[in-house]
Amino acid sequence: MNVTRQVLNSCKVSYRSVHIKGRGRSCSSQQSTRMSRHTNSKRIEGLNKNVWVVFTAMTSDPSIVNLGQGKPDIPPPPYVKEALAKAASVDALNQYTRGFGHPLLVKALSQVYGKVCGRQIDPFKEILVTVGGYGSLFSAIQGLVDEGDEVIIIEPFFDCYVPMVKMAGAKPVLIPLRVKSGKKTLTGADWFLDPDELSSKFSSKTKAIIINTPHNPIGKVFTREELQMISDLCIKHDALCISDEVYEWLVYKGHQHVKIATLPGMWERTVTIGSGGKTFSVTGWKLGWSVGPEHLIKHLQTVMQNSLYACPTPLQEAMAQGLLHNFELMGQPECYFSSLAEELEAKKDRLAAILQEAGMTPVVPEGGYFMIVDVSALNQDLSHLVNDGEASDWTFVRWMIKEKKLAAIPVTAFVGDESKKQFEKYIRFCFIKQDGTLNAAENILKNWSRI
Ligand code: IK2
Repeated sequence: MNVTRQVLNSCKVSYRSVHIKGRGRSCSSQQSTRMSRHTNSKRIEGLNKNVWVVFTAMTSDPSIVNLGQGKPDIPPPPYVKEALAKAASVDALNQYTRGFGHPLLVKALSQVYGKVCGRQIDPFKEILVTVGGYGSLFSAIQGLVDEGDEVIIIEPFFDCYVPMVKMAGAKPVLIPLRVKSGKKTLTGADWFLDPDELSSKFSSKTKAIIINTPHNPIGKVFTREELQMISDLCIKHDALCISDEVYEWLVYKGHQHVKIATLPGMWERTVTIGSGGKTFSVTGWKLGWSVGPEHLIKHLQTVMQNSLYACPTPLQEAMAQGLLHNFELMGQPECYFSSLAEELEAKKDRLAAILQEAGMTPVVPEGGYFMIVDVSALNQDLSHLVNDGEASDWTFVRWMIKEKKLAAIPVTAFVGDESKKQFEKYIRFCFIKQDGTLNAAENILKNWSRI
């Protein structure tokens, strides 16, 4: 019996008893009291729409060529899979491990990040292992952001930032990346933060800014100068920085990933977030981490111990093996941290060429594994399909999946209402795909008007 029916049935009984005994609350008020027990908590009000839920359901048909979600279909490095199988064969590694991170993994992370950041990182006090980068974002926001605080978020943003900030009772303050106008071809570098506009977003209520570099979905890699400008504002306003760097290793020729935590005065106010799923192309492992000073990480650890407590032990053991293996190889061509970006460089160029050939205008990324593309030149008239209030990129992508069997993600899923008009001509493709998948996409795009 469904919940509504149960409530209505119990209400019938109460209604009779009200009449017989002539006392008690009326049926409708009793019913609404009971129904109200079944409503959502205020903190999740209005947060039920999720782009991944919608598009995962729409792309379950295997005949669809899926360049939507950031899900590699290239094989992960064999040694991480072997390490996982080996870990699962050890009895002790099938039991709980240390809640804030399996000792071998936090030690491996402290070695890798110690080298990258040029400082000693305490594996037990300055690192937290979480369920994916998502878990780190959640722990950081829950652990550091309060009701009434403001958190600055750059548009487009990875979609969960806004709901997570709202769940913490704080206010997201959005600022869009602006694009240089009048250019024929665009790259990630053509998208920028206006320094005055950014400065105007900081106030006495600003608790933190969330940044993402390399950027999903634009593929921008923030330069040292841009990060310095953000740092200066953080220091001036005593704000924290949550730096989402899940694509930290995926940087293309001519670009360099700079960690904002390494800029002067920033270590003590920054939580840097990484993802094992993105690092080793094993997104299904859902392991991530936060790295930062003890006085911040301890609050994230409090969230972890009172929510999920620990991450799966065999996965952490295997992730540690993968990191240690590559730590030894750092600086050499076979190190996965750099070889994956080399492999993807060619896929990026190929996808840009395919999209251009099909009459679309891609924004060539400097990092990450996504490419946004302006589809307006296709002049696809979908006015008959537009749902009330739906941005046109959502209509376009729904139509493309259904009619062309090609999946992408609408870019307005990553912006607030006020910026929808600026971004609705773009859709996002993912290119961490086997050549066979890219061939299939090319085939669809080449035959666009015939299919
Ligand atoms: N932060 C960013 C910027 C991410 O892109 C992701 C993963 N997103 O992948 C889905 C997509 O955009 O298609 C995360 C955080 C979360 O990382 P994890 O998968 O480790 O939880």
